[in-house]
Amino acid sequence: MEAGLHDRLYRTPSEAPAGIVHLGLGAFFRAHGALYVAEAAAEGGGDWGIIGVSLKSPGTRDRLLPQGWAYTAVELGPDGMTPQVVTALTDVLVAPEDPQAVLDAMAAETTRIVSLTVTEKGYCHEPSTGRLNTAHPDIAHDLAHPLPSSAPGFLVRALAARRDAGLGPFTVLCCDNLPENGHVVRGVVLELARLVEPALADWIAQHGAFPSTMVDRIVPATTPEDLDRLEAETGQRDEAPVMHEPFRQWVIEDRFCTPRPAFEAVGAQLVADVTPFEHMKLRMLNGTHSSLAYLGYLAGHQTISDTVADPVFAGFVSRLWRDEIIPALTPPPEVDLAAYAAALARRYANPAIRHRTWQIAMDGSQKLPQRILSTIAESRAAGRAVPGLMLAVAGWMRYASGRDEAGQPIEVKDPLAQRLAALWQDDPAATVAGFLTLQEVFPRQLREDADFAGDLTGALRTLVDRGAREAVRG
Ligand code: CS2
Repeated sequence: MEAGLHDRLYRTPSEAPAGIVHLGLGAFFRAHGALYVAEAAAEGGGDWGIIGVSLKSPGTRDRLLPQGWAYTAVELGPDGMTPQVVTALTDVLVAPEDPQAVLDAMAAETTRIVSLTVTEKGYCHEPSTGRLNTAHPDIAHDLAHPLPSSAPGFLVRALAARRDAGLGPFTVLCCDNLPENGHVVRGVVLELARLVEPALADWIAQHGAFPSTMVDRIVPATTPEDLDRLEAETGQRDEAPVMHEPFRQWVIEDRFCTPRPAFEAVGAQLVADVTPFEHMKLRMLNGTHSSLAYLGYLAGHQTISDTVADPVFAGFVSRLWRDEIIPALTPPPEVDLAAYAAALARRYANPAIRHRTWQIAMDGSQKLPQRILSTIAESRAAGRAVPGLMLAVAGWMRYASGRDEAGQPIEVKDPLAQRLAALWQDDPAATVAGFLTLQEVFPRQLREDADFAGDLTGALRTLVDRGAREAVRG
């Protein structure tokens, strides 16, 4: 540890024994779940320290280690920044360096909850169906080796270790943007466990708990400039701060098989069924985020706030909410969806949050089904046209081609990137036909709908002929 840094910068690190192991120690969890946990422990007590686990790279651990695992969460509001020191982490592990240490932490008697933010692709499932992708290289590895590499692999092997030690399971708390996320992770865990040992799957099914949650806070990737700005503001250097908007929301199904922090004391909503909240958030927030990301990027906009500062895009996103997404939703109890949309518009416009369109555009093949295609499929079945969302899908296809409207290369980050780029053709009908072979992305209902292919071809033609900015004008 660098001499004195921790003392100068931070209060004492958390002394609480870790009741939680968190897989996927990205900026989002450090700016969302970790704060709820720390506040809930302060309000309601309990041993709720967090052991963070990076499943891939050591970068976060290396930056946090000299700081005694403490970091600053910086709220970026209209009146400037509000930094807050977070001391919720008690340790950070890097799975590829020592997978056994991760399994030991998960299997420890003191561990009650394993929470996850491993992004959509981290579940190794097929996005269009939610089923485990048994051909995934990490799953193939985890079936062949007792020391896992994937999130489902760690969950299954750690649950097995607990059963063998005579302990009960931990609660698995999924915090990723998937519909019915607890249901999805339960499904992949049970499928994998059944392939490892059928009796283990039965034990998990009988004793385990996988509550679904809806998580929300806009947390752009931290940049080198953020570190400098924070240092200028506080006079202290933090190598691993996280930057976030003021808003936050966490809706959690109250179905734990273990004790849990007093989340309800710090503003989380504990409910019996999270589904209507998840659909609202995934389609209204994430669905428009992705739409603005692809079309905004193609129109030359760097961030979401830049995109919605362009009146053409502000009008486009309002129409998406009012005419296309809200009509397909059942509002959660006591929620006014028009007011929710108006609040989203204000959040997007926050100029202090520099959330890059390029960042949100990442992993489109994993995101589109639950964010956009579900609304399209339901609307078509109900006979409602959704031209804006069709344009968004066309925007994704054009973006995934790897060339922007000026012919410049785009750095496309997506597990299917190579396949997607190869699908692009000069003829829009041929491009659409190629994309519609992607079973893992498009649900069967859309793949087999000739009218859908025709409408999507029309949207793509408009996008190519007129350019993204003119096309969204409507
Ligand atoms: C974004 C989300 O990167 C993305 O795909 O849509 O990270 C979004 O900012 C959060 O889900 C907001 O809660």
